Amino acid sequence: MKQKSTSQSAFFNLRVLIGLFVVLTGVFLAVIGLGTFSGLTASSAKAQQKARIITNPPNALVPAGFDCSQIRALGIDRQDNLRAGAIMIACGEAQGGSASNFSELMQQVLAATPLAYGGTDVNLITGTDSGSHITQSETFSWRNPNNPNEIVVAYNDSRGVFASPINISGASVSEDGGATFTRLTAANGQSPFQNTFGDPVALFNVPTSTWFAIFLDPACGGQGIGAYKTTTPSNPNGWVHSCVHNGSSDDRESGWADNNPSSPFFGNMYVSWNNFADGGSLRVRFSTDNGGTWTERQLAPPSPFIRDVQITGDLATGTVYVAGMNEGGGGTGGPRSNKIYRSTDGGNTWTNTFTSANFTGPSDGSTCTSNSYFATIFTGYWRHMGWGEPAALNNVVHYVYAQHGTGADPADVYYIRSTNSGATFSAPLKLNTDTTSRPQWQPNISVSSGGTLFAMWYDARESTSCQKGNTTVPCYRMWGRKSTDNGATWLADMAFSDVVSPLPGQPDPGIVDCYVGDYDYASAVVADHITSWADGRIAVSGQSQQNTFFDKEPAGGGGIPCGDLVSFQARCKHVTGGDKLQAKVTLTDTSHSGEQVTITVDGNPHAVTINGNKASLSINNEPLGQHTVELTDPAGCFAPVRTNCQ
Ligand SMILES: [Ca+2]
Ligand SMILES: [Ca+2]
Ligand SMILES: [Ca+2]
Repeated sequence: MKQKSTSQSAFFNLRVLIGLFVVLTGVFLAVIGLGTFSGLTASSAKAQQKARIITNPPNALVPAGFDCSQIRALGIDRQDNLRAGAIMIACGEAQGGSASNFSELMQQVLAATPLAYGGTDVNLITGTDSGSHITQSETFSWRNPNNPNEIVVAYNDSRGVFASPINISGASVSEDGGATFTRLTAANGQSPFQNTFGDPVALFNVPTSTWFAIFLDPACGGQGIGAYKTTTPSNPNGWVHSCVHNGSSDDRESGWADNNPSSPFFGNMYVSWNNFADGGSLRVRFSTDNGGTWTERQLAPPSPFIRDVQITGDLATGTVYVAGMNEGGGGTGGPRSNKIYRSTDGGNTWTNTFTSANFTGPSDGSTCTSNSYFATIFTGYWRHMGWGEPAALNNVVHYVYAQHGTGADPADVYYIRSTNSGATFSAPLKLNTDTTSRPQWQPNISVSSGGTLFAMWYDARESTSCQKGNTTVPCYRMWGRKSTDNGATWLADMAFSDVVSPLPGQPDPGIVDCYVGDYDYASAVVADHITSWADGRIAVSGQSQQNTFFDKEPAGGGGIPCGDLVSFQARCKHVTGGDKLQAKVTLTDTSHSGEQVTITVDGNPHAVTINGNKASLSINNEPLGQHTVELTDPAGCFAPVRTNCQ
C-alpha cells in the first residue's frame, strides 16, 4: 500500500485494500479448509473495530462467523451470485424478497402483434412450484448436436435455498427437440445439483457425449466452480460431481464447448469467471481432455474491475472470445465500456482486442435499494448493468448489450459487429425500432453455422407501467430480431414470447430482492436458435412470480452438423464447348436426403439439394482461371477448395 489518496472512487479504495484482501483471503481459504470461520472472526476483529459477525446464519449460503465489515473488502457487493446476495441480506445490507404490495391498476389495452418469431413458449418449471421458494430465472440453453432432440436449460432455482445441503441450481431437459421439458427433480425433492449456489452453465462435450451442468460450488474450495456430468441428462440420478476450479470467491461463470470436428481445438471446453479472492480478476480455465483437467489463465487484473459477461467461440475457426464489461465503478452514472478478449490458440494465450467507447448503462435512475453498486430498472428492482452475449462465425464477431436510451428511456438494446476477429467493431446498431421511451434490456444472441443470427431481449414497449407481482398489469414480452447474412443486415424486430408478462415478483426471503436473473445465454446448435428467459405469466398465491420459459427460432439453412459429412470436393473439368465446374458433398448416410446445403463459388451461393448421401453442383462454361469453392451451409466443416479452369 503505497499511499492514500483523496480520490474516493470505489476502485481506488479497492486498490488500497488489495493488501488487506491478500491477508484476509489467505485466512478465509485456510478457515474454509478447516470447516470453521472462527479464525476469520478473530483475525477480522483485530483488523476492524466495528466487526459485525454472523453467528446464526439463516441458511447454508451464509458462512457462520462471517464478518459483515468485510463485505466491500471481499467484493461481495460487486458479485452477482445468490450467495453474495444472501450474505448482504444476513448483514442487513440488502433485503430478501417478499410478497409485493400493490393496489389494482387499470389493465393495459394491448395492440395485437401481427407477426412473431419463434413457436409456442414452453414453461420449464414442471412439478410443484408453491410457497415462497419459487424463484427461477437466469438461464443457459444448449443442445446435443448428435441428438438434436436433447436440450438442457440450466438456471437458478431457489427451491432448495433452505434445503440441506443447499441447492439453488436447476435444469430442465427436453428429449423431443424442445416441445416439452421436465424439471429435474431427485428423490429428495431437489435438483441433482446438491450443494451448489447457482450461476448456470450447460454444455455438451461431443468427444465423450457428455453433458456438463456447471454452477458455483462450495465443495470446490468454498465457492469455486463445480461441474456435474452425465450422458443421460434426463435421469436426475445420473449426474456425477467434479470440480472445474477450487476457489473461495468465484462469481458469474460462463462456458463454451468447441463441438466442431473441423476445429483445431475440437473438444476443448472453456469456463470464464471473476475471482473475487483477489478482488475480481477476469479468468478462464480450459480443458483439452474433455473436462478431466483444467488449465487457468488471467485475462484482466482485479483493477480496473472487468465483469465476466459471457464466453463464446467461433463455430468455424475455434477462436474463443470473452465479452467483459468495465462497469466504471458501478451505480447508474459509472461509464460502462464493453471489452473483448480473444484466444486463437485454444485458450492458451489471450489478448484484449477491443475496448469500446464509454456509454451510460441502462437504468431508470435507480439502484438496488440496499446496494447502490447495481443499477436497476423498475425502481430498484431488476438489476442490470447492460450485460449481453457474444457470438462468432468465420471471424465475424457479434455482441449485443443494453445501454441507456434517449431522455427518460431507461434502456435500448444495441448490436456491434466485427469482421476482423474482434479487433474493431462497427458503430452500434439499435436493434429495437420502437418509438416508445420504454426499456429494452438484458439481450442475448446466437449465431448458427449457416450464418443466421437471432438476438432476443426483454421489451416493455407494449406497456406504459409495470408493477412487481401484479398479475393484472402486463409489463414486458421477449422480442427478437434475426439476420440471415451473419449480421450484415437485419430483418424486422418482432415479438418472440407469446404473451405480455406481468413484472414477476421475487418473494423468496433467501434470495436478494433486486433480482430477476442476471443473464440468459442462447446458443444455436443444429437447426435452431434456442433461448430461455424469466417470465411472470404464472401466478402463485395470486402474485406474478419468476418461472423460466423456452422457445426457439429456426436457424434456416440445412442445419446439418459437420459430423454428418464425409468429404467436400471441387474440380474444373475440361469438356467440349467449355469448362465445367463440379463440386460434391458426401454425407455419412442418407438421413439428410432432400435437405439443402449451400455451395458458394467465388462468393456466389448455390443451394444444392441432397440426393441420397450426395449433394452435387455442376456449373457449365465456367470462365478460365482460379475459382474458390466453399461449403458455406453448413459452414466451417471444410476448408475452401481452389481449382483452376484452363
Ligand atoms: Ca417459479
Ligand atoms: Ca427503449
Ligand atoms: Ca414464442
